[in-house]
Amino acid sequence: MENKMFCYQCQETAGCKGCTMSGVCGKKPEVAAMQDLLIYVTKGLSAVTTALRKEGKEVTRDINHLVTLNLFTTITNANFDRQAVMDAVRRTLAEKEKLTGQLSEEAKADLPEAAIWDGGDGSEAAFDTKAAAVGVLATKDEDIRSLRELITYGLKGLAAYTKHANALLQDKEEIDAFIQSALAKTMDDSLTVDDLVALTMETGKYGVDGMALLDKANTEAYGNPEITAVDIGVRKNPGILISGHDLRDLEMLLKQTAGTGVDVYTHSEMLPAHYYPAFKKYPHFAGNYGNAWWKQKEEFDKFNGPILMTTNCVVPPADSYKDRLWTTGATGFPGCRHIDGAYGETKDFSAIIEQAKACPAPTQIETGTITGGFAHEQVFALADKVVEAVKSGAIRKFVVMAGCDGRQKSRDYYAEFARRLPQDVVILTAGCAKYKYNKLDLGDIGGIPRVLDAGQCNDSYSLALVALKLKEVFRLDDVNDLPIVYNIAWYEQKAVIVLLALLYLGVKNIHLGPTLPAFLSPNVTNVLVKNFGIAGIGTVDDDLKLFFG
Ligand code: SF4
Ligand code: SF3
Repeated sequence: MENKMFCYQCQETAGCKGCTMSGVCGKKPEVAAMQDLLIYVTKGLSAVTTALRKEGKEVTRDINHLVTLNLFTTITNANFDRQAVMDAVRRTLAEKEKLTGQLSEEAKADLPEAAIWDGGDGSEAAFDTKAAAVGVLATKDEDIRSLRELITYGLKGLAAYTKHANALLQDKEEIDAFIQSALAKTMDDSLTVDDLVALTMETGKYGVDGMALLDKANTEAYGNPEITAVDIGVRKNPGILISGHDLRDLEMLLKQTAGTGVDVYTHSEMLPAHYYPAFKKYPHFAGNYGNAWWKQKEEFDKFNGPILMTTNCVVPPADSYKDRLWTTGATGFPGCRHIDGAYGETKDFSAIIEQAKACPAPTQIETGTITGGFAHEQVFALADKVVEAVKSGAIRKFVVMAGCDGRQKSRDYYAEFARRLPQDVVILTAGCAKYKYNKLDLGDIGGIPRVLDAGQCNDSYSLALVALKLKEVFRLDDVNDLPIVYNIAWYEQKAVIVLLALLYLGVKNIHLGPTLPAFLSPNVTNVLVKNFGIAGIGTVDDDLKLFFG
């Protein structure tokens, strides 16, 4: 049977090979085609901007933001709206044409095909024809394709983090310039496997920079996360549920809901917002509702009020709540209302608030609290206690279990692994992977909880800072000599940039599960195994033995 699409960018890709008829995530072939085309024209635009920079010409912030928005739009579970993606293609073509006019004739002659393609006659049919020729499989060599995609997915994750920092008015031109030059290089046929491996590592370096920029943006705007117990029950007022990673959207929503009688609850990756001091002052910031993204169908139905998706992960909604699901930023779903808002603008959430007022309060699905807030400054404040516990042997090891959660049954491994960890092992986590074990009562070691949640997936940066701090305190030369092991769960492309960032920082022997990425060819996997000791996961029994003896 002929492929209708080809996508293998996430962990849940069909048969661990590729989605060819329709996405396991719900992405339809016609949306996949437009996303392929959006990546293609964004790479074309990036070739133009990279050439402009080489000629000493300026590339505006708006263009940088367009590139990151486009990449973010194609992340798993962000945007299912073909029309919105097509509009992005048109916008990108128009900007590219303007910028190409500023290039010298010499530079123009060197542009790749993606930079020259002008949209044909501009019709939808012309877009579809082109899309069919420029997808992932257009690169024939399996290893080159694997590395090009690894880099592209890392850049998508990096773009998402950059975008959040941008929303807080923080920009770093070097990061944008790198994203664009790396995108252009993924179309350069003169680059060898070795060149692309080097570019992969460089992507990891910028991954660290991107996460640092976002950390700076978040903490300067909202303070440093602190230990916080978050309520997971419900109150009596109607509520709005906010999901995704964008803290600026949350801030605007909290301000606009103040005094309206509507409470605000976080969902999935928005949970760590409760750890920031700046949000604690809102009495109607009620708590966290539900679990990781993949349970949303069941949980959104019960929430009863509107849900605002600020970023991935969106699951195609059930009819029972589709009219209550709103998107903003890079997210979109056909038939769901979208709230616009440009850089620096205040978004208008009044329509969502009005809808909430007419809804019943959420149905309670859980009670109790979960504790988190162990980002770098909070852990540094506890450093003496932690170091003492390591020296005395009360803490034998740390295990980093950061990353993503997902719907596959094989991920039960992580809950069981956490439950059966030796009592003197502490989990360091970030991202939505924590929902596999953050409601288990794993206790504490001398007052240090056995699950230390730093925050969102981007707060894996905090975990890296903690590791570097411990290396300094214990006067070690190598981060790999620390009593820290890595058992990371991945799903979408933000996890790819987190992984590349850790590799860049020199972390070895990372275990990645529940399956290794389908986009890693056997040869590229070998490079990662040989140079970094990357491995998959085994059974819980085997892995417990492997990690802890
Ligand atoms: Fe398949 Fe994942 Fe791509 Fe969706 S994002 S189409 S599930 S590989
Ligand atoms: Fe989760 Fe989608 Fe990756 Fe930010 S919300 S970690 S999967």
